[in-house]
Amino acid sequence: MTGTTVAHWNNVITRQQREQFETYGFLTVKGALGQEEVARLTEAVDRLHAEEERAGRLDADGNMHLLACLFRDEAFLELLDHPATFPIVWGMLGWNIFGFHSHADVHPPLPGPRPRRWRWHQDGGRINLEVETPVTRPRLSVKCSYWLSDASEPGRGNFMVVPGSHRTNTLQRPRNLDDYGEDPPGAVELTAEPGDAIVFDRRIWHTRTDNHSEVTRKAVFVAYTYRWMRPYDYTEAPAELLERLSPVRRQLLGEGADPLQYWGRGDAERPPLFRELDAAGLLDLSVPNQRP
Ligand SMILES: O=C(O)CCC(=O)C(=O)O
Repeated sequence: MTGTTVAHWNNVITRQQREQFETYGFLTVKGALGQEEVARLTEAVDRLHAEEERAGRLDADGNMHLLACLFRDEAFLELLDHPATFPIVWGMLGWNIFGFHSHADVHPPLPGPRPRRWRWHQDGGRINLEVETPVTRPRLSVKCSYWLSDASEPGRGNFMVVPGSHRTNTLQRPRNLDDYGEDPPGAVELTAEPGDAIVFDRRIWHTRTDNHSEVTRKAVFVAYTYRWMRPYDYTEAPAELLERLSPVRRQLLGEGADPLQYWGRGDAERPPLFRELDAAGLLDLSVPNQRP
């Protein structure tokens, strides 16, 4: 069975991490992945990049933005409940969650200067149009990015955010979205070394930046939301995969005892993540989304 669980459940989000996440809308976990994990994941990303290239699915610059990568190589499944990041994910969202979206990205150095295309956004797509939001948009999802290449200096395709912007529903846009000048006030390029993870609230205004370095940028993203939402980039996890996974990983790939369980209703017992966290005494009942 891939992903034994009990050993994972020995740490929770710290008070400092919660405060940082609430205040800035993101946090960096230095050294979330060890060297061997970085090597294994890089091998998987490189293999997929070569496969996509052979299939003619890369863009003209050789970029890859491969959705649902969780199902393309089992190395990525280790990220689903990774001990360095998952306590932050469930600490912020609670236990009624699953991994609804993932991507593996490769961005080789650009051959020269390019017009700056506006890519600033909050995640969630139609959520931001369809969910009535008289005040601040709801959090609803948290995403982890795992850095495999060295982005320890700006200009290497770094992740850029406006810290604290997760509580602001709008961002002023420039007139020319195909070639803009200044980034929004307060924007910063976050740096990351191979193995670092950046965990962020879907509402933070963020963008990928162009890679003007000599280093090919490689990163893997895994996003989580509530089980009463739908997957973003897959319909159902293959049964033959689920049966080889731990109960928690099956939950995190969308398995549920019955539809009512996704809503915390019905006769079905609570899902595996709740049961295991509860058994380990890690749930904080002062946080509403951690209550049964
Ligand atoms: O690739 C990046 O740095 C940004 C990714 C992004 O915009 C997203 O995951 O929503």
